[in-house]
Amino acid sequence: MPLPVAPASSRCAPGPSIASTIRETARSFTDKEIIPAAKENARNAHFDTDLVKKIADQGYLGAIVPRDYGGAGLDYITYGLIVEEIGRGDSAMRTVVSVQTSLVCSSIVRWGTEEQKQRWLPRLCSGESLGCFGLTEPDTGSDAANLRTRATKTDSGWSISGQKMWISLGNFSEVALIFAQTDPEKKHRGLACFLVPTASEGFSAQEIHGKLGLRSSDTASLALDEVEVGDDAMLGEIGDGFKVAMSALDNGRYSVAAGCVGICDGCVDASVAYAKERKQFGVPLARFQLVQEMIADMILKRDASRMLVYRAGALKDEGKPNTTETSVAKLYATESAVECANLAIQVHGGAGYVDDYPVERYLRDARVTTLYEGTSQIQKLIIGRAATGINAMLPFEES
Ligand code: COS
Repeated sequence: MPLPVAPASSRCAPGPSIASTIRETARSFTDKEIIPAAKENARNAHFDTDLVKKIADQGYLGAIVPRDYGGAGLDYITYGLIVEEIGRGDSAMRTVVSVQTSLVCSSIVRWGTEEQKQRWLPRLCSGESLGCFGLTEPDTGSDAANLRTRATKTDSGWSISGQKMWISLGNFSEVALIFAQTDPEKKHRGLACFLVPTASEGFSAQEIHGKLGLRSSDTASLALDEVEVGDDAMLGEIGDGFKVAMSALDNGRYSVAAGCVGICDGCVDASVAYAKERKQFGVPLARFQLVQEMIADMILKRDASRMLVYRAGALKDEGKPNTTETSVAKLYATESAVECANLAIQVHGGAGYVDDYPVERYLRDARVTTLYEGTSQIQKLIIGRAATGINAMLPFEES
């Protein structure tokens, strides 16, 4: 059953009973379509485009995009519930939703011209096109203002050259958000963001192999060699690029956090089921206090993560500042997902070390979430700066 669309052109909360129906629908869709495919897709490192199409048909790729542009116009809390369920099933598919919806579509909704919105959003919401987010570079991760990709003004627009790294969906995208420096002297105020069609001459993508987790997610390195785009490809104004990136990450981090609640939830479900079924010393594992302690610890982390995600989502829905609360949710939920997955393997013993059960995949997939969209250390620095008013991220002086 595809998403019901909200009754207004902008985002709105569908009300508790509809939100819970949307969650139940996402849960059964995940159980029926995503979970049965997850193990084989991970084993074969297969990016399942048929499954991506089914996710798109559910309306999940444009859940928070206004209806006028092909989305469902839902609020952030309801969107978070959908992402949590998909994250419980397969973080590789959750990554598709997070990148497409939170990083790409949200940026176009917030910063795009009417023409850019009409051109790209309906295609992205329907899944006809995928989009990717080209911020990170081989030499630039946490220090996002320090990009080497250059955009040079031409008579008819811009010429962009540079490289991007760890780009989810990069091999399958029709459009890439490319962040580039227009004037190095201006530092972060010289950055601009461009909507670059990946079919442009000089644009190439290469698959990255050998990942610990998210094996069925597509990850690329991108190369841009004097890629020409028109002035109308710029998202926002010259110098807005850093703000486009940071506002996108406010959304992306929320989505990652919601997906990690799903991982924690999956760890609880798998561990409870296994602890009741598996016997040692003549009794189910669940009879042992130390096993119950591990399950209780997972439930604590899942529920606390969920509440932090709800808090960030509520602030977003109210249109209030939420960067710090989003970082708190992202930090806690991602670290919790790693800890829950580790505990879930412990409950499963040797059985948890192979892919007959989902818990080894949960651990491998959770591990990247404390790295991408801002490491846990970056989240702590954002939280610490907000609390103290002191910036501990200032560039180091040359000695
Ligand atoms: N939304 C909109 N604008 C924002 C913003 C936000 N959430 N956060 C900051 N800005 C704006 C500020 O208002 C400021 O604007 P002015 O130039 O007009 O003053 C500008 O951006 C710079 O802000 P700030 O000084 O806070 O930026 P910092 O250089 O201190 O940011 C960190 C440093 C580490 C926080 C930033 O570089 C970061 O998040 N790095 C991690 C990047 C990352 O997650 N990479 C992984 C990508 S994987 S997809």
